[in-house]
Amino acid sequence: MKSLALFAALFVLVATAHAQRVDLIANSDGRKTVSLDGQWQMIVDPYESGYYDYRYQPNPNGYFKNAKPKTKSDLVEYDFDSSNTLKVPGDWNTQSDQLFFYEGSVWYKKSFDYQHRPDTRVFVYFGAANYLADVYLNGEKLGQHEGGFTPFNFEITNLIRDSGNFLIVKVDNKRRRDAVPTLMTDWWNYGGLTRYVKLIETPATFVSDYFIQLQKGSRDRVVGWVKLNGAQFSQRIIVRIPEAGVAKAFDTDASGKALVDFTAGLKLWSPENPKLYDVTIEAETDQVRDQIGFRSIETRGTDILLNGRPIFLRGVSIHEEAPFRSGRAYSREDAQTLLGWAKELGANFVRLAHYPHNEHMVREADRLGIMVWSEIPVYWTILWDNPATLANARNQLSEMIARDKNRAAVVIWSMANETPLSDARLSFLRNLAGFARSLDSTRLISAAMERHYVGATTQMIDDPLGEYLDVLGCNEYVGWYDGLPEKADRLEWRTKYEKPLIMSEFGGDALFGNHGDVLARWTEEYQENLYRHQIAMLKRIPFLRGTTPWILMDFRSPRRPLPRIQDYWNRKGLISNRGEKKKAFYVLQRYYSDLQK
Ligand code: GCB
Repeated sequence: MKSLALFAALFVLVATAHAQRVDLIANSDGRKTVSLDGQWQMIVDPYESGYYDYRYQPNPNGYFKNAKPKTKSDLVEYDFDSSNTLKVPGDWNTQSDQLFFYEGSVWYKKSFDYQHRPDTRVFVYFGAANYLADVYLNGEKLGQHEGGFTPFNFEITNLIRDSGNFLIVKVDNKRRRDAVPTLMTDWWNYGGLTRYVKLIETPATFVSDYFIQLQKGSRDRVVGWVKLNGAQFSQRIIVRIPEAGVAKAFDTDASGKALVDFTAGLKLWSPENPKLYDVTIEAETDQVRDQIGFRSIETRGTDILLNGRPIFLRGVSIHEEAPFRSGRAYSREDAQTLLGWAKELGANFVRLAHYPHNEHMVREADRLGIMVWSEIPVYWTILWDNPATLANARNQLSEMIARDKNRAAVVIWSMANETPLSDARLSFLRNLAGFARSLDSTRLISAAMERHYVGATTQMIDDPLGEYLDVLGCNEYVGWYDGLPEKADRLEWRTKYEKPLIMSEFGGDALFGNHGDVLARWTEEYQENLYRHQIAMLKRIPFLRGTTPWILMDFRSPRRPLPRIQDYWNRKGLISNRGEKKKAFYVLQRYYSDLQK
Protein backbone atom coordinates (compact mmCIF):
# COMPACT_ATOMS: atom_id res chain seq x y z
CA MET A 1 0.00 0.00 0.00
CA LYS A 2 2.77 2.29 1.02
CA SER A 3 4.68 1.65 -2.18
CA LEU A 4 1.53 2.21 -4.21
CA ALA A 5 1.08 5.60 -2.57
CA LEU A 6 4.70 6.39 -3.22
CA PHE A 7 4.31 5.36 -6.82
CA ALA A 8 1.20 7.52 -7.15
CA ALA A 9 2.99 10.46 -5.57
CA LEU A 10 5.92 9.96 -7.89
CA PHE A 11 3.62 9.83 -10.87
CA VAL A 12 1.91 13.07 -9.88
CA LEU A 13 5.30 14.67 -9.43
CA VAL A 14 6.47 13.61 -12.87
CA ALA A 15 3.11 14.49 -14.39
CA THR A 16 3.02 17.99 -12.91
CA ALA A 17 6.63 18.56 -13.81
CA HIS A 18 5.81 18.07 -17.46
CA ALA A 19 2.10 18.82 -17.47
CA GLN A 20 2.31 22.22 -19.08
CA ARG A 21 5.26 21.63 -21.29
CA VAL A 22 4.30 21.66 -24.94
CA ASP A 23 6.33 20.91 -28.03
CA LEU A 24 9.19 23.22 -28.34
CA ILE A 25 8.20 26.34 -30.20
CA ALA A 26 11.07 26.07 -32.59
CA ASN A 27 10.68 29.45 -34.19
CA SER A 28 8.71 32.54 -33.25
CA ASP A 29 9.37 34.60 -36.36
CA GLY A 30 6.15 36.40 -37.24
CA ARG A 31 4.62 36.09 -33.77
CA LYS A 32 4.16 38.60 -31.01
CA THR A 33 7.06 38.16 -28.60
CA VAL A 34 8.03 40.14 -25.53
CA SER A 35 11.61 40.07 -24.35
CA LEU A 36 12.25 39.49 -20.66
CA ASP A 37 15.92 40.32 -20.98
CA GLY A 38 17.55 42.81 -18.69
CA GLN A 39 18.08 42.93 -14.95
CA TRP A 40 16.40 40.25 -12.83
CA GLN A 41 16.32 40.25 -9.05
CA MET A 42 18.27 37.35 -7.59
CA ILE A 43 18.90 35.49 -4.37
CA VAL A 44 21.93 33.25 -3.99
CA ASP A 45 20.82 30.14 -2.14
CA PRO A 46 23.68 27.68 -1.53
CA TYR A 47 21.65 25.60 0.98
CA GLU A 48 18.46 25.71 -1.10
CA SER A 49 16.59 27.05 1.88
CA GLY A 50 14.19 28.77 -0.49
CA TYR A 51 13.11 25.32 -1.60
CA TYR A 52 13.52 22.98 1.40
CA ASP A 53 12.52 23.44 5.01
CA TYR A 54 14.85 22.69 7.90
CA ARG A 55 13.89 18.98 7.73
CA TYR A 56 14.93 18.99 4.09
CA GLN A 57 11.36 18.63 2.87
CA PRO A 58 10.05 20.74 -0.04
CA ASN A 59 8.60 23.87 1.48
CA PRO A 60 5.18 24.86 0.06
CA ASN A 61 6.03 28.45 0.94
CA GLY A 62 9.37 28.61 -0.79
CA TYR A 63 10.88 31.71 -2.37
CA PHE A 64 8.71 31.13 -5.45
CA LYS A 65 5.80 32.63 -3.46
CA ASN A 66 7.57 35.97 -3.42
CA ALA A 67 6.11 36.63 0.03
CA LYS A 68 6.03 40.08 1.62
CA PRO A 69 5.40 40.86 5.27
CA LYS A 70 1.84 42.19 5.62
CA THR A 71 2.28 43.52 9.10
CA LYS A 72 5.33 44.68 10.93
CA SER A 73 5.28 41.44 12.94
CA ASP A 74 5.36 39.09 9.95
CA LEU A 75 8.51 37.02 9.56
CA VAL A 76 9.78 36.75 5.99
CA GLU A 77 13.48 36.08 5.63
CA TYR A 78 13.99 36.99 2.00
CA ASP A 79 13.06 39.84 -0.29
CA PHE A 80 13.65 39.77 -4.00
CA ASP A 81 12.93 43.44 -4.45
CA SER A 82 15.76 44.66 -2.26
CA SER A 83 18.18 41.93 -3.42
CA ASN A 84 20.92 42.27 -6.01
CA THR A 85 20.31 41.82 -9.70
CA LEU A 86 21.80 39.79 -12.53
CA LYS A 87 21.62 40.51 -16.21
CA VAL A 88 19.72 38.05 -18.37
CA PRO A 89 20.93 36.61 -20.64
CA GLY A 90 24.21 35.99 -18.91
CA ASP A 91 26.01 33.57 -16.64
CA TRP A 92 26.30 34.58 -12.99
CA ASN A 93 29.99 33.66 -12.70
CA THR A 94 31.26 36.62 -14.70
CA GLN A 95 28.81 39.14 -13.21
CA SER A 96 30.01 38.95 -9.63
CA ASP A 97 33.40 38.11 -8.14
CA GLN A 98 31.63 36.25 -5.35
CA LEU A 99 29.99 33.95 -7.86
CA PHE A 100 33.01 33.25 -10.00
CA PHE A 101 33.52 29.67 -8.74
CA TYR A 102 29.97 29.26 -7.45
CA GLU A 103 28.12 26.03 -8.18
CA GLY A 104 24.70 25.85 -6.59
CA SER A 105 21.27 27.45 -6.65
CA VAL A 106 20.33 31.00 -7.54
CA TRP A 107 16.74 32.29 -7.61
CA TYR A 108 15.81 34.76 -10.33
CA LYS A 109 12.74 36.98 -10.36
CA LYS A 110 11.27 39.16 -13.08
CA SER A 111 8.05 41.18 -12.73
CA PHE A 112 6.04 42.20 -15.76
CA ASP A 113 2.66 43.27 -17.04
CA TYR A 114 1.08 41.73 -20.10
CA GLN A 115 -1.93 42.59 -22.23
CA HIS A 116 -3.28 39.14 -22.95
CA ARG A 117 -5.39 39.25 -26.10
CA PRO A 118 -8.50 37.07 -26.18
CA ASP A 119 -8.25 33.72 -27.98
CA THR A 120 -4.50 33.64 -27.80
CA ARG A 121 -2.13 31.47 -25.84
CA VAL A 122 1.01 32.64 -24.11
CA PHE A 123 4.23 30.75 -23.47
CA VAL A 124 7.39 31.57 -21.63
CA TYR A 125 10.45 30.51 -23.61
CA PHE A 126 13.98 30.03 -22.27
CA GLY A 127 16.90 29.79 -24.70
CA ALA A 128 18.75 27.81 -22.02
CA ALA A 129 19.32 27.64 -18.27
CA ASN A 130 22.37 25.87 -16.90
CA TYR A 131 21.68 23.34 -15.50
CA LEU A 132 18.45 22.51 -13.71
CA ALA A 133 15.61 25.04 -13.82
CA ASP A 134 12.45 25.08 -11.69
CA VAL A 135 10.05 27.62 -13.12
CA TYR A 136 7.15 29.36 -11.34
CA LEU A 137 4.69 32.02 -12.41
CA ASN A 138 2.71 33.99 -9.84
CA GLY A 139 3.58 31.43 -7.19
CA GLU A 140 2.54 28.36 -9.22
CA LYS A 141 4.99 25.81 -10.53
CA LEU A 142 5.16 25.53 -14.31
CA GLY A 143 7.65 22.69 -14.37
CA GLN A 144 11.27 21.72 -14.37
CA HIS A 145 13.85 21.49 -17.13
CA GLU A 146 17.12 19.61 -17.02
CA GLY A 147 20.03 20.24 -19.39
CA GLY A 148 22.05 23.42 -19.71
CA PHE A 149 22.19 24.09 -23.44
CA THR A 150 18.80 23.56 -25.05
CA PRO A 151 15.62 25.64 -25.12
CA PHE A 152 12.35 24.88 -23.36
CA ASN A 153 8.99 26.55 -22.85
CA PHE A 154 5.91 26.39 -20.67
CA GLU A 155 2.38 27.50 -21.38
CA ILE A 156 1.18 30.27 -19.07
CA THR A 157 -2.14 31.18 -20.71
CA ASN A 158 -4.20 30.43 -17.61
CA LEU A 159 -1.84 31.98 -15.09
CA ILE A 160 -0.79 35.21 -16.69
CA ARG A 161 -2.60 38.41 -15.68
CA ASP A 162 -2.67 41.94 -16.97
CA SER A 163 -0.44 43.34 -14.29
CA GLY A 164 1.86 42.30 -11.51
CA ASN A 165 3.09 38.97 -12.85
CA PHE A 166 6.17 37.53 -11.21
CA LEU A 167 8.22 34.88 -12.94
CA ILE A 168 10.60 33.06 -10.62
CA VAL A 169 13.23 30.57 -11.70
CA LYS A 170 15.48 28.54 -9.46
CA VAL A 171 18.58 27.67 -11.45
CA ASP A 172 20.93 25.06 -10.03
CA ASN A 173 24.26 24.31 -11.70
CA LYS A 174 25.60 21.75 -9.21
CA ARG A 175 27.44 19.05 -11.11
CA ARG A 176 26.19 15.51 -10.61
CA ARG A 177 27.73 12.15 -11.34
CA ASP A 178 24.58 10.94 -13.10
CA ALA A 179 24.00 14.10 -15.15
CA VAL A 180 24.89 15.05 -18.73
CA PRO A 181 27.60 16.28 -18.64
CA THR A 182 28.88 14.49 -15.56
CA LEU A 183 31.26 15.75 -12.82
CA MET A 184 34.40 16.06 -14.92
CA THR A 185 34.68 18.33 -17.92
CA ASP A 186 37.25 20.74 -19.31
CA TRP A 187 35.10 23.86 -19.50
CA TRP A 188 33.63 26.38 -17.09
CA ASN A 189 30.33 25.44 -15.50
CA TYR A 190 28.76 28.83 -16.17
CA GLY A 191 25.45 28.92 -14.29
CA GLY A 192 22.25 30.88 -14.76
CA LEU A 193 19.78 32.05 -17.35
CA THR A 194 22.47 32.08 -19.98
CA ARG A 195 20.28 32.74 -23.03
CA TYR A 196 17.32 34.92 -24.00
CA VAL A 197 13.99 34.64 -22.18
CA LYS A 198 10.81 35.74 -23.90
CA LEU A 199 7.06 35.51 -23.93
CA ILE A 200 5.57 34.14 -27.12
CA GLU A 201 1.93 34.63 -28.07
CA THR A 202 0.21 32.17 -30.39
CA PRO A 203 -3.31 31.60 -31.68
CA ALA A 204 -5.40 28.97 -29.86
CA THR A 205 -4.33 26.38 -32.41
CA PHE A 206 -0.88 27.14 -33.76
CA VAL A 207 1.96 25.74 -35.85
CA SER A 208 4.16 24.34 -33.13
CA ASP A 209 6.83 22.75 -35.26
CA TYR A 210 7.85 21.84 -38.80
CA PHE A 211 10.56 20.03 -40.70
CA ILE A 212 11.19 21.42 -44.18
CA GLN A 213 14.35 19.94 -45.70
CA LEU A 214 15.44 18.05 -48.80
CA GLN A 215 14.92 14.33 -48.62
CA LYS A 216 18.13 12.41 -48.05
CA GLY A 217 19.95 11.93 -51.34
CA SER A 218 17.66 14.25 -53.29
CA ARG A 219 18.35 17.73 -54.58
CA ASP A 220 14.85 18.73 -55.52
CA ARG A 221 12.40 16.82 -53.35
CA VAL A 222 11.37 18.35 -50.04
CA VAL A 223 9.95 15.87 -47.55
CA GLY A 224 8.94 16.84 -44.05
CA TRP A 225 6.00 17.67 -41.82
CA VAL A 226 4.09 20.42 -40.04
CA LYS A 227 2.56 20.00 -36.60
CA LEU A 228 -0.30 21.85 -34.96
CA ASN A 229 -0.92 22.30 -31.27
CA GLY A 230 -4.44 23.12 -30.07
CA ALA A 231 -8.00 21.90 -30.42
CA GLN A 232 -8.50 22.54 -34.13
CA PHE A 233 -6.48 19.64 -35.43
CA SER A 234 -8.03 19.28 -38.81
CA GLN A 235 -6.65 22.02 -41.04
CA ARG A 236 -5.29 22.73 -44.47
CA ILE A 237 -1.64 23.79 -44.41
CA ILE A 238 0.05 25.74 -47.19
CA VAL A 239 3.83 25.77 -47.53
CA ARG A 240 5.03 28.73 -49.60
CA ILE A 241 8.45 29.51 -50.99
CA PRO A 242 7.56 32.50 -53.18
CA GLU A 243 10.99 32.89 -54.76
CA ALA A 244 10.89 29.28 -55.99
CA GLY A 245 7.24 29.47 -57.01
CA VAL A 246 6.19 26.94 -54.39
CA ALA A 247 2.68 27.02 -52.87
CA LYS A 248 1.65 23.53 -51.82
CA ALA A 249 -1.29 22.46 -49.71
CA PHE A 250 -1.41 19.55 -47.28
CA ASP A 251 -4.03 18.33 -44.83
CA THR A 252 -3.33 17.49 -41.22
CA ASP A 253 -4.32 14.13 -39.77
CA ALA A 254 -6.28 13.47 -36.60
CA SER A 255 -3.22 14.25 -34.48
CA GLY A 256 -2.66 17.64 -36.12
CA LYS A 257 0.29 16.55 -38.24
CA ALA A 258 0.57 17.08 -41.99
CA LEU A 259 3.15 15.27 -44.11
CA VAL A 260 4.83 17.59 -46.58
CA ASP A 261 6.19 16.32 -49.87
CA PHE A 262 6.89 18.34 -53.03
CA THR A 263 9.51 18.89 -55.67
CA ALA A 264 10.96 22.27 -56.55
CA GLY A 265 13.82 23.76 -58.50
CA LEU A 266 15.89 25.22 -55.69
CA LYS A 267 19.28 26.92 -55.68
CA LEU A 268 21.23 24.76 -53.29
CA TRP A 269 22.86 26.10 -50.13
CA SER A 270 26.65 25.81 -50.02
CA PRO A 271 29.59 27.65 -48.43
CA GLU A 272 30.14 29.46 -51.75
CA ASN A 273 26.49 30.42 -52.07
CA PRO A 274 24.62 30.17 -48.76
CA LYS A 275 21.24 30.69 -50.34
CA LEU A 276 18.33 30.96 -47.88
CA TYR A 277 14.70 31.10 -49.00
CA ASP A 278 11.85 32.85 -47.24
CA VAL A 279 9.45 30.09 -46.31
CA THR A 280 5.99 30.61 -44.86
CA ILE A 281 3.83 27.96 -43.30
CA GLU A 282 0.19 28.91 -43.27
CA ALA A 283 -2.42 27.04 -41.34
CA GLU A 284 -6.05 28.17 -41.19
CA THR A 285 -5.49 29.58 -37.71
CA ASP A 286 -1.81 30.56 -37.81
CA GLN A 287 1.16 31.50 -39.91
CA VAL A 288 4.95 31.35 -39.30
CA ARG A 289 7.95 32.48 -41.33
CA ASP A 290 11.46 31.15 -41.57
CA GLN A 291 14.56 31.45 -43.76
CA ILE A 292 15.57 27.98 -44.89
CA GLY A 293 18.42 26.68 -47.03
CA PHE A 294 18.32 23.44 -49.00
CA ARG A 295 21.27 21.17 -49.56
CA SER A 296 22.09 17.49 -49.51
CA ILE A 297 24.75 15.87 -47.38
CA GLU A 298 25.79 12.23 -47.70
CA THR A 299 28.79 9.96 -47.64
CA ARG A 300 30.07 7.60 -50.32
CA GLY A 301 32.91 5.34 -49.24
CA THR A 302 35.39 7.63 -47.55
CA ASP A 303 33.95 10.77 -49.19
CA ILE A 304 31.61 13.39 -47.79
CA LEU A 305 29.34 14.76 -50.51
CA LEU A 306 27.73 18.18 -50.31
CA ASN A 307 25.10 18.56 -53.02
CA GLY A 308 26.53 15.44 -54.63
CA ARG A 309 30.14 16.68 -54.78
CA PRO A 310 33.06 15.57 -52.60
CA ILE A 311 34.07 18.21 -50.09
CA PHE A 312 36.81 18.63 -47.50
CA LEU A 313 35.60 20.14 -44.23
CA ARG A 314 38.09 22.87 -43.35
CA GLY A 315 37.02 23.40 -39.79
CA VAL A 316 37.84 24.56 -36.31
CA SER A 317 36.37 23.72 -32.91
CA ILE A 318 34.67 26.47 -30.91
CA HIS A 319 33.48 26.68 -27.29
CA GLU A 320 30.61 28.98 -26.40
CA GLU A 321 32.99 31.41 -24.70
CA ALA A 322 32.37 35.10 -25.27
CA PRO A 323 35.11 36.86 -27.22
CA PHE A 324 36.79 39.80 -25.43
CA ARG A 325 34.57 39.97 -22.32
CA SER A 326 34.62 36.18 -21.45
CA GLY A 327 31.71 34.28 -19.93
CA ARG A 328 29.05 32.38 -21.87
CA ALA A 329 28.50 33.75 -25.34
CA TYR A 330 24.86 34.41 -26.19
CA SER A 331 24.45 37.26 -28.63
CA ARG A 332 24.37 37.63 -32.37
CA GLU A 333 27.47 39.84 -32.15
CA ASP A 334 29.35 37.08 -30.29
CA ALA A 335 28.40 34.65 -33.04
CA GLN A 336 29.47 37.08 -35.75
CA THR A 337 32.86 37.61 -34.10
CA LEU A 338 33.58 33.91 -33.59
CA LEU A 339 32.36 32.82 -37.00
CA GLY A 340 34.06 35.83 -38.61
CA TRP A 341 37.39 34.55 -37.25
CA ALA A 342 36.59 31.07 -38.54
CA LYS A 343 35.98 32.59 -41.99
CA GLU A 344 39.25 34.49 -41.81
CA LEU A 345 40.97 31.20 -41.11
CA GLY A 346 39.54 29.87 -44.35
CA ALA A 347 37.05 27.57 -42.64
CA ASN A 348 33.92 26.24 -44.27
CA PHE A 349 33.03 24.17 -41.18
CA VAL A 350 32.93 24.52 -37.39
CA ARG A 351 32.61 22.03 -34.60
CA LEU A 352 30.42 23.62 -31.92
CA ALA A 353 31.85 21.89 -28.86
CA HIS A 354 30.79 20.31 -26.48
CA TYR A 355 27.07 21.06 -26.26
CA PRO A 356 24.49 22.84 -28.40
CA HIS A 357 25.46 26.50 -28.76
CA ASN A 358 22.99 29.37 -28.75
CA GLU A 359 20.71 29.68 -31.75
CA HIS A 360 22.51 32.74 -33.13
CA MET A 361 25.53 30.56 -33.89
CA VAL A 362 23.62 28.24 -36.20
CA ARG A 363 21.54 31.02 -37.73
CA GLU A 364 24.69 33.03 -38.49
CA ALA A 365 26.41 29.91 -39.84
CA ASP A 366 23.41 29.49 -42.14
CA ARG A 367 23.90 33.05 -43.42
CA LEU A 368 27.68 32.89 -43.71
CA GLY A 369 27.87 29.50 -45.40
CA ILE A 370 29.66 27.65 -42.63
CA MET A 371 28.77 24.00 -42.11
CA VAL A 372 28.20 22.95 -38.51
CA TRP A 373 28.90 19.90 -36.38
CA SER A 374 26.56 20.11 -33.39
CA GLU A 375 26.91 17.89 -30.32
CA ILE A 376 25.42 17.03 -26.96
CA PRO A 377 27.49 17.03 -23.73
CA VAL A 378 27.89 13.26 -23.54
CA TYR A 379 31.49 13.77 -22.54
CA TRP A 380 34.16 11.52 -20.99
CA THR A 381 32.83 9.36 -18.16
CA ILE A 382 29.03 9.40 -18.33
CA LEU A 383 27.13 6.86 -16.16
CA TRP A 384 26.51 4.51 -19.06
CA ASP A 385 24.38 1.96 -17.29
CA ASN A 386 22.00 4.40 -15.62
CA PRO A 387 18.64 4.53 -17.49
CA ALA A 388 17.89 8.07 -16.22
CA THR A 389 21.19 9.30 -17.65
CA LEU A 390 20.30 7.83 -21.03
CA ALA A 391 16.83 9.40 -20.87
CA ASN A 392 18.46 12.75 -20.10
CA ALA A 393 20.92 12.44 -22.99
CA ARG A 394 18.08 11.46 -25.34
CA ASN A 395 16.09 14.47 -24.21
CA GLN A 396 18.99 16.86 -24.82
CA LEU A 397 19.55 15.26 -28.22
CA SER A 398 15.91 15.65 -29.18
CA GLU A 399 15.85 19.29 -28.03
CA MET A 400 18.99 20.06 -30.04
CA ILE A 401 17.51 18.49 -33.15
CA ALA A 402 14.11 20.11 -32.54
CA ARG A 403 15.66 23.57 -32.53
CA ASP A 404 18.09 23.26 -35.44
CA LYS A 405 16.66 20.68 -37.81
CA ASN A 406 15.75 23.31 -40.41
CA ARG A 407 19.21 24.85 -40.56
CA ALA A 408 21.04 23.91 -43.74
CA ALA A 409 24.34 24.72 -42.06
CA VAL A 410 24.02 21.80 -39.66
CA VAL A 411 25.40 18.76 -41.44
CA ILE A 412 26.48 16.56 -38.53
CA TRP A 413 24.86 15.55 -35.23
CA SER A 414 27.52 14.25 -32.89
CA MET A 415 26.60 11.87 -30.11
CA ALA A 416 29.58 12.00 -27.76
CA ASN A 417 33.14 13.09 -27.07
CA GLU A 418 36.10 10.88 -26.06
CA THR A 419 34.16 8.21 -24.26
CA PRO A 420 36.03 5.17 -22.89
CA LEU A 421 35.27 1.78 -24.45
CA SER A 422 32.84 -0.57 -22.71
CA ASP A 423 29.76 -2.59 -23.61
CA ALA A 424 27.50 -0.29 -21.59
CA ARG A 425 28.90 2.76 -23.38
CA LEU A 426 28.44 1.16 -26.77
CA SER A 427 24.82 0.32 -26.15
CA PHE A 428 24.17 3.84 -24.77
CA LEU A 429 25.70 5.53 -27.80
CA ARG A 430 24.15 3.12 -30.29
CA ASN A 431 20.81 3.98 -28.74
CA LEU A 432 21.50 7.71 -29.20
CA ALA A 433 22.61 7.26 -32.81
CA GLY A 434 19.46 5.30 -33.64
CA PHE A 435 17.32 7.90 -31.91
CA ALA A 436 18.99 10.77 -33.80
CA ARG A 437 18.34 8.97 -37.10
CA SER A 438 14.71 8.44 -36.19
CA LEU A 439 14.31 12.18 -35.52
CA ASP A 440 16.26 13.34 -38.56
CA SER A 441 17.22 10.96 -41.34
CA THR A 442 18.84 13.66 -43.47
CA ARG A 443 22.02 14.48 -41.58
CA LEU A 444 25.22 12.59 -40.83
CA ILE A 445 25.85 11.01 -37.45
CA SER A 446 29.28 11.19 -35.85
CA ALA A 447 31.12 11.13 -32.51
CA ALA A 448 34.58 12.22 -31.44
CA MET A 449 36.33 8.96 -30.59
CA GLU A 450 39.77 7.96 -29.45
CA ARG A 451 42.38 5.88 -31.24
CA HIS A 452 45.16 3.61 -30.09
CA TYR A 453 48.59 2.47 -31.11
CA VAL A 454 49.29 -0.77 -32.90
CA GLY A 455 53.06 -0.92 -32.53
CA ALA A 456 55.07 2.27 -32.02
CA THR A 457 54.08 4.21 -35.11
CA THR A 458 50.67 3.04 -36.26
CA GLN A 459 47.50 4.76 -35.12
CA MET A 460 44.42 2.59 -35.37
CA ILE A 461 40.77 3.67 -35.45
CA ASP A 462 38.69 0.61 -34.66
CA ASP A 463 36.33 1.75 -31.89
CA PRO A 464 33.25 -0.51 -32.29
CA LEU A 465 31.11 2.66 -32.21
CA GLY A 466 32.45 3.40 -35.70
CA GLU A 467 30.04 0.86 -37.14
CA TYR A 468 27.07 3.04 -36.11
CA LEU A 469 28.44 6.34 -37.43
CA ASP A 470 28.39 7.90 -40.89
CA VAL A 471 31.52 9.91 -40.23
CA LEU A 472 34.35 8.93 -37.89
CA GLY A 473 35.55 11.62 -35.53
CA CYS A 474 38.91 11.25 -33.83
CA ASN A 475 40.68 13.34 -31.19
CA GLU A 476 44.46 13.06 -31.01
CA TYR A 477 47.08 15.11 -29.21
CA VAL A 478 50.29 13.95 -30.87
CA GLY A 479 52.85 16.58 -29.95
CA TRP A 480 51.12 17.69 -26.76
CA TYR A 481 49.84 14.91 -24.47
CA ASP A 482 51.43 12.31 -26.74
CA GLY A 483 55.12 12.97 -27.35
CA LEU A 484 56.69 16.00 -29.00
CA PRO A 485 55.57 17.51 -32.32
CA GLU A 486 58.18 15.59 -34.35
CA LYS A 487 56.46 12.36 -33.37
CA ALA A 488 53.77 13.12 -35.93
CA ASP A 489 56.31 12.65 -38.73
CA ARG A 490 56.62 8.94 -38.04
CA LEU A 491 52.96 8.07 -37.66
CA GLU A 492 50.81 6.16 -40.06
CA TRP A 493 47.01 6.06 -39.75
CA ARG A 494 44.72 3.10 -40.30
CA THR A 495 41.04 2.52 -39.91
CA LYS A 496 38.83 -0.52 -39.76
CA TYR A 497 36.02 1.32 -41.51
CA GLU A 498 35.47 2.42 -45.09
CA LYS A 499 34.19 5.79 -43.88
CA PRO A 500 35.35 9.42 -43.93
CA LEU A 501 37.40 10.68 -40.99
CA ILE A 502 37.28 14.10 -39.40
CA MET A 503 40.22 14.78 -37.11
CA SER A 504 37.94 16.34 -34.53
CA GLU A 505 40.71 17.60 -32.21
CA PHE A 506 44.46 18.22 -32.15
CA GLY A 507 46.52 21.10 -30.83
CA GLY A 508 48.48 22.42 -27.86
CA ASP A 509 48.56 25.37 -25.47
CA ALA A 510 50.29 28.68 -26.10
CA LEU A 511 49.97 31.89 -24.14
CA PHE A 512 49.66 34.76 -26.60
CA GLY A 513 52.82 36.87 -26.53
CA ASN A 514 54.87 34.16 -24.82
CA HIS A 515 57.87 33.45 -27.04
CA GLY A 516 60.67 30.89 -26.98
CA ASP A 517 62.04 28.06 -29.04
CA VAL A 518 59.97 25.30 -30.64
CA LEU A 519 60.49 22.94 -27.72
CA ALA A 520 59.45 25.38 -25.00
CA ARG A 521 55.95 24.53 -23.82
CA TRP A 522 53.32 27.31 -23.66
CA THR A 523 55.09 29.41 -26.32
CA GLU A 524 53.55 30.47 -29.59
CA GLU A 525 56.54 28.85 -31.33
CA TYR A 526 55.82 25.44 -29.78
CA GLN A 527 52.19 25.61 -30.89
CA GLU A 528 53.16 26.84 -34.35
CA ASN A 529 55.64 24.00 -34.77
CA LEU A 530 53.08 21.49 -33.51
CA TYR A 531 50.61 22.63 -36.18
CA ARG A 532 53.30 22.31 -38.88
CA HIS A 533 54.01 18.69 -37.96
CA GLN A 534 50.35 17.88 -37.52
CA ILE A 535 49.43 19.25 -40.93
CA ALA A 536 52.23 17.31 -42.61
CA MET A 537 50.86 14.17 -40.97
CA LEU A 538 47.23 14.94 -41.82
CA LYS A 539 48.13 15.27 -45.49
CA ARG A 540 49.26 11.65 -45.45
CA ILE A 541 45.93 10.22 -44.21
CA PRO A 542 44.10 8.94 -47.30
CA PHE A 543 40.63 8.78 -45.71
CA LEU A 544 40.79 12.20 -44.00
CA ARG A 545 37.88 14.45 -45.07
CA GLY A 546 37.92 17.17 -42.45
CA THR A 547 39.73 18.78 -39.54
CA THR A 548 38.49 20.75 -36.52
CA PRO A 549 41.64 21.53 -34.49
CA TRP A 550 41.32 22.43 -30.83
CA ILE A 551 40.43 25.33 -30.68
CA LEU A 552 39.54 28.72 -32.19
CA MET A 553 39.77 30.81 -29.01
CA ASP A 554 41.10 30.27 -25.46
CA PHE A 555 38.34 29.25 -23.05
CA ARG A 556 37.94 29.10 -19.28
CA SER A 557 38.48 25.80 -17.51
CA PRO A 558 38.77 25.00 -13.80
CA ARG A 559 41.20 22.20 -14.72
CA ARG A 560 43.85 24.69 -15.85
CA PRO A 561 45.33 26.48 -12.81
CA LEU A 562 48.97 27.08 -13.89
CA PRO A 563 49.72 30.64 -12.69
CA ARG A 564 50.64 33.31 -15.23
CA ILE A 565 50.24 30.85 -18.11
CA GLN A 566 46.81 29.34 -17.79
CA ASP A 567 45.18 31.16 -14.86
CA TYR A 568 42.15 28.93 -15.37
CA TRP A 569 42.18 29.22 -19.14
CA ASN A 570 42.72 26.41 -21.59
CA ARG A 571 45.25 28.09 -23.87
CA LYS A 572 44.87 25.89 -26.92
CA GLY A 573 43.18 28.72 -28.76
CA LEU A 574 44.56 29.91 -32.08
CA ILE A 575 43.29 33.25 -30.85
CA SER A 576 43.55 34.54 -27.28
CA ASN A 577 40.47 35.45 -25.27
CA ARG A 578 41.29 39.06 -26.08
CA GLY A 579 41.16 38.44 -29.79
CA GLU A 580 44.92 38.29 -30.50
CA LYS A 581 45.96 35.80 -33.16
CA LYS A 582 48.77 33.43 -32.26
CA LYS A 583 51.37 32.26 -34.77
CA ALA A 584 49.70 28.88 -35.30
CA PHE A 585 46.61 30.66 -36.64
CA TYR A 586 48.55 31.58 -39.77
CA VAL A 587 49.91 28.06 -40.23
CA LEU A 588 46.40 26.66 -40.30
CA GLN A 589 45.21 29.53 -42.49
CA ARG A 590 47.90 28.66 -45.04
CA TYR A 591 46.88 24.97 -45.01
CA TYR A 592 43.23 25.88 -45.59
CA SER A 593 44.12 28.31 -48.33
CA ASP A 594 46.25 25.64 -50.09
CA LEU A 595 43.35 23.19 -49.86
CA GLN A 596 41.24 25.58 -51.90
CA LYS A 597 43.71 25.86 -54.78
C1 GCB B 1 40.13 16.86 -25.22
C2 GCB B 1 38.74 17.25 -24.94
C3 GCB B 1 38.57 18.73 -24.84
C4 GCB B 1 39.71 19.30 -24.00
C5 GCB B 1 41.00 19.04 -24.74
C6 GCB B 1 42.24 19.53 -23.98
O1 GCB B 1 40.41 15.80 -25.70
O2 GCB B 1 37.83 16.72 -25.87
O3 GCB B 1 37.34 19.02 -24.26
O4 GCB B 1 39.55 20.65 -23.74
O5 GCB B 1 41.15 17.67 -24.92
O6 GCB B 1 42.57 20.68 -24.09
O7 GCB B 1 42.82 18.73 -23.26
